[in-house]
Amino acid sequence: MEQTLIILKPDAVQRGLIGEIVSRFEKKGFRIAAMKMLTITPELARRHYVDHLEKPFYPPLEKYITGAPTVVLILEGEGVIASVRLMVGPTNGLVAPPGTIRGDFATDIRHNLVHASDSEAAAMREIGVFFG
Ligand code: 3AN
Repeated sequence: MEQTLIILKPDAVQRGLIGEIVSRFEKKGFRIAAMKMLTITPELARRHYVDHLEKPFYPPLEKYITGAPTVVLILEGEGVIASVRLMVGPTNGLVAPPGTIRGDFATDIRHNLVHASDSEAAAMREIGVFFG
């Protein structure tokens, strides 16, 4: 069964949106295969965001993602990777359409509440980073 790696980022936890976001995934029909709360270390952040290490936004991204607890989960179901990306919406909350998680709750490009794997290869790699 297809799986994807979801991170409810520090802003989602601090704003009390864990239930709202997880509930959307559950109501859609996806299954939670694993879920844990953790504060991401800089080392884990670098492994997770390996493709972004050289980008100018990486240092503030690492500071944000390691700055407070997150909730990390594996969701599974047919077509879950692409479907969850649609539910999450585009990176910038300001232009993410209403009805998407970022469109409904985020106004920022960095503090955008949720990470969701963008491909099968990324999902397998990211699940290994957090649940390997
Ligand atoms: P997405 O999560 O929409 O797939 P990615 O993978 O391109 O976005 O970027 C990873 C994370 O880096 C984003 N979720 C966001 O927190 C942050 N980010 C991406 N682009 C920017 C940017 N231009 N400025 C600041 N932060 C960014």
